[in-house]
Amino acid sequence: MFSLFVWEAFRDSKKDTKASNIQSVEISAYEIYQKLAMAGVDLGYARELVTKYRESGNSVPFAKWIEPKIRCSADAMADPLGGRKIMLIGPTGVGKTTVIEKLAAVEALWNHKNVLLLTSDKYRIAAVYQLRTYAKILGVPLEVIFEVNSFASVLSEHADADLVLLDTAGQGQKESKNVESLQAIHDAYKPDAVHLVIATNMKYRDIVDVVERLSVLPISHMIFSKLDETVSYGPLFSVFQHLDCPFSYFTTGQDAPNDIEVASAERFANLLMGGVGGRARE
Ligand SMILES: Nc1nc2c(ncn2[C@@H]2O[C@H](COP(=O)(O)OP(=O)(O)OP(=O)(O)O)[C@@H](O)[C@H]2O)c(=O)[nH]1
Ligand SMILES: [Mg+2]
Repeated sequence: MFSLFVWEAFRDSKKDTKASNIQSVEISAYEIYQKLAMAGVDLGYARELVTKYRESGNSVPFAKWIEPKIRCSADAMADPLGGRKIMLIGPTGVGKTTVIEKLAAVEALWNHKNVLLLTSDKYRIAAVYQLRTYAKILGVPLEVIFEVNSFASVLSEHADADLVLLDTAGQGQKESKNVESLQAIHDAYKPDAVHLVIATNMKYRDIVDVVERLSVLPISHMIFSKLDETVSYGPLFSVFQHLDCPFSYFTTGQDAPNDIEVASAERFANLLMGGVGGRARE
Protein backbone atom coordinates (compact mmCIF):
# COMPACT_ATOMS: atom_id res chain seq x y z
CA MET A 1 0.00 0.00 0.00
CA PHE A 2 2.74 2.42 0.95
CA SER A 3 4.88 1.72 -2.08
CA LEU A 4 1.92 2.33 -4.38
CA PHE A 5 1.23 5.66 -2.72
CA VAL A 6 4.88 6.66 -2.83
CA TRP A 7 5.06 5.79 -6.47
CA GLU A 8 1.95 7.80 -7.34
CA ALA A 9 2.67 10.76 -5.10
CA PHE A 10 6.25 11.22 -6.16
CA ARG A 11 6.21 10.05 -9.74
CA ASP A 12 5.80 13.57 -11.07
CA SER A 13 8.59 14.98 -8.96
CA LYS A 14 11.13 12.93 -10.89
CA LYS A 15 10.70 15.21 -13.86
CA ASP A 16 12.10 18.25 -12.12
CA THR A 17 14.39 16.70 -9.52
CA LYS A 18 18.10 16.23 -10.15
CA ALA A 19 18.86 12.58 -10.75
CA SER A 20 21.32 12.41 -7.87
CA ASN A 21 18.67 13.59 -5.39
CA ILE A 22 15.76 11.44 -6.50
CA GLN A 23 16.72 8.42 -4.46
CA SER A 24 17.19 10.20 -1.13
CA VAL A 25 14.11 12.43 -1.49
CA GLU A 26 11.90 9.45 -2.30
CA ILE A 27 13.24 7.29 0.48
CA SER A 28 12.83 10.03 3.03
CA ALA A 29 9.29 10.90 1.90
CA TYR A 30 8.44 7.21 1.91
CA GLU A 31 9.79 6.75 5.40
CA ILE A 32 8.01 9.80 6.74
CA TYR A 33 4.69 8.74 5.27
CA GLN A 34 5.21 5.24 6.60
CA LYS A 35 5.99 6.53 10.10
CA LEU A 36 2.95 8.82 10.11
CA ALA A 37 0.76 5.97 8.88
CA MET A 38 2.22 3.60 11.49
CA ALA A 39 1.55 6.24 14.15
CA GLY A 40 -2.09 6.21 13.08
CA VAL A 41 -2.26 9.67 11.46
CA ASP A 42 -5.29 9.91 9.21
CA LEU A 43 -3.88 8.75 5.83
CA GLY A 44 -5.24 11.67 3.81
CA TYR A 45 -3.75 14.08 6.32
CA ALA A 46 -0.42 12.22 6.29
CA ARG A 47 -0.30 12.46 2.50
CA GLU A 48 -1.08 16.18 2.64
CA LEU A 49 1.68 16.77 5.19
CA VAL A 50 4.33 14.84 3.28
CA THR A 51 3.44 16.68 0.08
CA LYS A 52 3.65 20.07 1.83
CA TYR A 53 6.94 19.08 3.42
CA ARG A 54 8.39 18.19 0.03
CA GLU A 55 7.12 21.45 -1.42
CA SER A 56 8.89 23.32 1.39
CA GLY A 57 12.20 21.98 0.06
CA ASN A 58 13.03 19.53 2.89
CA SER A 59 15.56 22.02 4.29
CA VAL A 60 15.01 20.84 7.91
CA PRO A 61 14.24 17.35 9.25
CA PHE A 62 10.52 16.52 9.12
CA ALA A 63 10.16 16.45 12.92
CA LYS A 64 11.49 20.04 13.12
CA TRP A 65 9.33 21.15 10.18
CA ILE A 66 6.18 19.83 11.79
CA GLU A 67 6.77 21.36 15.25
CA PRO A 68 5.21 24.79 14.48
CA LYS A 69 2.07 22.96 13.36
CA ILE A 70 1.66 21.37 16.80
CA ARG A 71 0.31 24.09 19.06
CA CYS A 72 1.55 23.58 22.61
CA SER A 73 1.56 25.75 25.72
CA ALA A 74 5.28 25.25 26.39
CA ASP A 75 6.28 26.65 23.00
CA ALA A 76 3.95 29.64 23.13
CA MET A 77 5.45 30.53 26.54
CA ALA A 78 1.81 30.61 27.62
CA ASP A 79 0.46 29.71 31.05
CA PRO A 80 -0.65 26.11 30.40
CA LEU A 81 -3.48 26.47 32.94
CA GLY A 82 -4.96 29.37 31.00
CA GLY A 83 -6.15 31.42 33.97
CA ARG A 84 -7.38 31.21 37.57
CA LYS A 85 -10.62 29.26 37.17
CA ILE A 86 -10.07 25.99 35.32
CA MET A 87 -12.60 23.36 34.26
CA LEU A 88 -11.75 19.83 33.09
CA ILE A 89 -14.10 17.90 30.85
CA GLY A 90 -13.84 14.67 28.90
CA PRO A 91 -15.07 11.11 28.43
CA THR A 92 -15.36 8.63 31.28
CA GLY A 93 -12.13 7.22 32.64
CA VAL A 94 -9.65 9.30 30.63
CA GLY A 95 -7.91 10.59 33.77
CA LYS A 96 -9.61 13.91 34.59
CA THR A 97 -9.54 13.42 38.36
CA THR A 98 -5.94 12.23 38.21
CA VAL A 99 -4.99 15.38 36.25
CA ILE A 100 -6.73 17.52 38.91
CA GLU A 101 -4.73 15.73 41.62
CA LYS A 102 -1.46 16.19 39.76
CA LEU A 103 -2.08 19.87 39.02
CA ALA A 104 -3.20 20.52 42.60
CA ALA A 105 -0.01 18.95 43.94
CA VAL A 106 2.27 20.79 41.50
CA GLU A 107 0.63 24.17 42.09
CA ALA A 108 0.13 23.86 45.88
CA LEU A 109 3.38 22.14 46.85
CA TRP A 110 5.86 23.34 44.24
CA ASN A 111 4.42 26.72 43.23
CA HIS A 112 2.95 27.57 46.68
CA LYS A 113 -0.43 28.60 45.33
CA ASN A 114 -3.66 28.66 47.32
CA VAL A 115 -5.50 25.94 45.46
CA LEU A 116 -9.23 25.26 45.73
CA LEU A 117 -10.58 21.97 44.44
CA LEU A 118 -14.14 21.69 43.20
CA THR A 119 -16.00 18.67 41.90
CA SER A 120 -19.40 18.47 40.30
CA ASP A 121 -19.07 14.67 40.07
CA LYS A 122 -21.46 14.31 43.01
CA TYR A 123 -23.04 10.97 42.08
CA ARG A 124 -20.01 8.79 42.55
CA ILE A 125 -19.33 8.63 46.25
CA ALA A 126 -16.05 6.78 45.75
CA ALA A 127 -14.78 9.47 43.36
CA VAL A 128 -15.57 12.26 45.86
CA TYR A 129 -13.98 10.24 48.64
CA GLN A 130 -10.82 9.75 46.58
CA LEU A 131 -10.52 13.46 45.83
CA ARG A 132 -11.29 14.41 49.45
CA THR A 133 -8.56 12.11 50.72
CA TYR A 134 -6.10 13.61 48.28
CA ALA A 135 -7.14 17.18 49.19
CA LYS A 136 -6.56 16.36 52.88
CA ILE A 137 -3.08 15.04 52.16
CA LEU A 138 -2.26 18.23 50.26
CA GLY A 139 -3.97 20.44 52.84
CA VAL A 140 -6.18 22.15 50.24
CA PRO A 141 -9.95 22.69 50.49
CA LEU A 142 -12.39 20.63 48.43
CA GLU A 143 -15.98 21.66 47.80
CA VAL A 144 -18.56 19.39 46.20
CA ILE A 145 -20.93 21.33 43.94
CA PHE A 146 -24.40 19.84 44.33
CA GLU A 147 -26.32 22.62 42.58
CA VAL A 148 -25.06 24.93 39.86
CA ASN A 149 -26.39 27.96 41.73
CA SER A 150 -23.99 27.29 44.60
CA PHE A 151 -20.92 28.30 42.52
CA ALA A 152 -21.26 31.98 43.41
CA SER A 153 -21.28 31.43 47.19
CA VAL A 154 -18.50 28.80 47.10
CA LEU A 155 -16.28 31.05 45.00
CA SER A 156 -16.84 34.09 47.20
CA GLU A 157 -16.17 31.99 50.31
CA HIS A 158 -12.78 31.07 48.79
CA ALA A 159 -12.03 34.43 47.21
CA ASP A 160 -8.39 34.10 48.32
CA ALA A 161 -7.80 31.05 46.09
CA ASP A 162 -5.09 31.67 43.45
CA LEU A 163 -6.21 28.68 41.46
CA VAL A 164 -9.57 26.92 41.27
CA LEU A 165 -9.67 23.46 39.66
CA LEU A 166 -13.09 22.03 38.78
CA ASP A 167 -13.41 18.29 38.16
CA THR A 168 -16.51 17.10 36.30
CA ALA A 169 -18.22 13.75 35.77
CA GLY A 170 -17.14 11.72 32.73
CA GLN A 171 -19.19 12.15 29.58
CA GLY A 172 -20.47 8.89 28.11
CA GLN A 173 -20.39 8.65 24.31
CA LYS A 174 -24.15 8.72 23.88
CA GLU A 175 -25.54 10.83 26.69
CA SER A 176 -26.64 14.20 25.37
CA LYS A 177 -28.25 15.08 28.73
CA ASN A 178 -24.81 15.07 30.30
CA VAL A 179 -23.60 17.65 27.80
CA GLU A 180 -26.50 19.92 28.71
CA SER A 181 -25.73 19.66 32.42
CA LEU A 182 -22.06 20.32 31.67
CA GLN A 183 -23.08 23.43 29.81
CA ALA A 184 -25.13 24.59 32.81
CA ILE A 185 -22.12 24.00 35.06
CA HIS A 186 -19.93 25.97 32.68
CA ASP A 187 -22.33 28.90 32.52
CA ALA A 188 -22.59 29.12 36.30
CA TYR A 189 -18.85 28.63 36.97
CA LYS A 190 -17.63 30.91 34.15
CA PRO A 191 -14.14 29.39 33.88
CA ASP A 192 -11.15 31.16 32.33
CA ALA A 193 -10.15 27.93 30.59
CA VAL A 194 -11.83 24.66 29.63
CA HIS A 195 -9.42 21.75 29.17
CA LEU A 196 -10.68 18.73 27.26
CA VAL A 197 -8.94 15.55 28.42
CA ILE A 198 -8.42 12.91 25.75
CA ALA A 199 -6.70 9.59 26.40
CA THR A 200 -4.06 8.63 23.87
CA ASN A 201 -5.37 5.08 23.65
CA MET A 202 -8.78 6.20 22.33
CA LYS A 203 -9.73 5.40 18.74
CA TYR A 204 -9.63 8.25 16.25
CA ARG A 205 -13.36 8.05 15.44
CA ASP A 206 -14.21 8.20 19.13
CA ILE A 207 -11.94 11.20 19.66
CA VAL A 208 -13.61 13.04 16.78
CA ASP A 209 -17.03 12.15 18.19
CA VAL A 210 -16.10 13.48 21.64
CA VAL A 211 -14.67 16.68 20.17
CA GLU A 212 -17.80 17.23 18.10
CA ARG A 213 -20.18 16.62 21.00
CA LEU A 214 -18.29 18.68 23.55
CA SER A 215 -17.50 21.56 21.20
CA VAL A 216 -20.71 23.24 22.38
CA LEU A 217 -18.47 24.32 25.25
CA PRO A 218 -15.66 26.82 24.56
CA ILE A 219 -12.80 24.30 24.75
CA SER A 220 -9.60 26.33 25.12
CA HIS A 221 -6.99 23.57 25.68
CA MET A 222 -6.51 19.85 25.21
CA ILE A 223 -4.79 17.56 27.67
CA PHE A 224 -3.51 14.24 26.38
CA SER A 225 -3.45 11.60 29.06
CA LYS A 226 -1.94 8.11 29.20
CA LEU A 227 0.94 8.75 26.80
CA ASP A 228 2.47 5.67 28.41
CA GLU A 229 -0.36 3.42 27.21
CA THR A 230 0.08 3.58 23.45
CA VAL A 231 2.70 3.68 20.71
CA SER A 232 0.52 5.37 18.10
CA TYR A 233 0.11 9.09 18.62
CA GLY A 234 -1.25 9.89 15.17
CA PRO A 235 -4.93 10.06 16.15
CA LEU A 236 -4.08 12.83 18.61
CA PHE A 237 -2.21 14.77 15.98
CA SER A 238 -5.13 14.43 13.57
CA VAL A 239 -7.33 16.15 16.18
CA PHE A 240 -5.92 19.49 15.02
CA GLN A 241 -8.09 19.10 11.94
CA HIS A 242 -11.15 19.29 14.18
CA LEU A 243 -10.21 21.50 17.11
CA ASP A 244 -7.90 24.47 16.84
CA CYS A 245 -6.63 24.89 20.37
CA PRO A 246 -3.28 24.15 22.03
CA PHE A 247 -2.23 21.08 23.98
CA SER A 248 -1.63 22.17 27.57
CA TYR A 249 -0.38 19.03 29.33
CA PHE A 250 0.63 15.44 28.67
CA THR A 251 0.29 12.80 31.35
CA THR A 252 2.55 9.81 31.36
CA GLY A 253 1.42 7.51 34.18
CA GLN A 254 -0.66 7.13 37.34
CA ASP A 255 1.81 8.67 39.74
CA ALA A 256 0.81 12.10 41.12
CA PRO A 257 2.37 14.59 40.85
CA ASN A 258 5.26 13.21 38.81
CA ASP A 259 3.53 11.92 35.71
CA ILE A 260 2.47 15.22 34.15
CA GLU A 261 4.38 17.61 31.91
CA VAL A 262 3.63 20.85 30.10
CA ALA A 263 2.98 19.92 26.47
CA SER A 264 5.77 20.74 24.04
CA ALA A 265 5.78 20.38 20.26
CA GLU A 266 9.29 18.92 20.24
CA ARG A 267 8.17 16.10 22.52
CA PHE A 268 5.04 15.44 20.49
CA ALA A 269 6.86 15.50 17.13
CA ASN A 270 9.29 12.99 18.58
CA LEU A 271 6.44 10.71 19.66
CA LEU A 272 4.86 11.00 16.25
CA MET A 273 8.07 9.87 14.59
CA GLY A 274 8.38 6.80 16.80
CA GLY A 275 9.49 8.03 20.25
CA VAL A 276 8.22 6.44 23.47
CA GLY A 277 5.56 7.96 25.71
CA GLY A 278 6.81 7.37 29.26
CA ARG A 279 8.15 10.13 31.48
CA ALA A 280 10.25 12.55 29.41
CA ARG A 281 13.10 12.69 31.89
CA GLU A 282 13.65 8.95 32.10
N1 LIG B 1 -1.28 4.59 32.62
C1 LIG B 1 -1.89 5.72 32.98
N2 LIG B 1 -2.99 5.67 33.72
C2 LIG B 1 -3.59 6.83 34.06
C3 LIG B 1 -3.09 8.09 33.64
N3 LIG B 1 -3.92 9.04 34.12
C4 LIG B 1 -4.89 8.39 34.80
N4 LIG B 1 -4.69 7.07 34.78
C5 LIG B 1 -5.55 6.02 35.39
O1 LIG B 1 -6.78 5.97 34.70
C6 LIG B 1 -7.82 5.56 35.59
C7 LIG B 1 -8.97 6.55 35.53
O2 LIG B 1 -8.50 7.80 36.03
P1 LIG B 1 -9.48 8.90 36.60
O3 LIG B 1 -8.65 10.09 36.94
O4 LIG B 1 -10.36 8.36 37.67
O5 LIG B 1 -10.36 9.19 35.30
P2 LIG B 1 -11.62 10.16 35.18
O6 LIG B 1 -11.58 10.76 33.82
O7 LIG B 1 -11.67 11.09 36.33
O8 LIG B 1 -12.80 9.09 35.26
P3 LIG B 1 -14.36 9.41 35.50
O9 LIG B 1 -14.45 10.40 36.60
O10 LIG B 1 -14.91 8.06 35.84
O11 LIG B 1 -14.88 9.91 34.20
C8 LIG B 1 -7.17 5.47 36.97
O12 LIG B 1 -6.84 4.14 37.22
C9 LIG B 1 -5.90 6.31 36.83
O13 LIG B 1 -4.87 5.92 37.71
C10 LIG B 1 -1.89 8.11 32.84
O14 LIG B 1 -1.37 9.15 32.41
N5 LIG B 1 -1.34 6.90 32.54
MG1 LIG C 1 -13.17 11.46 37.74
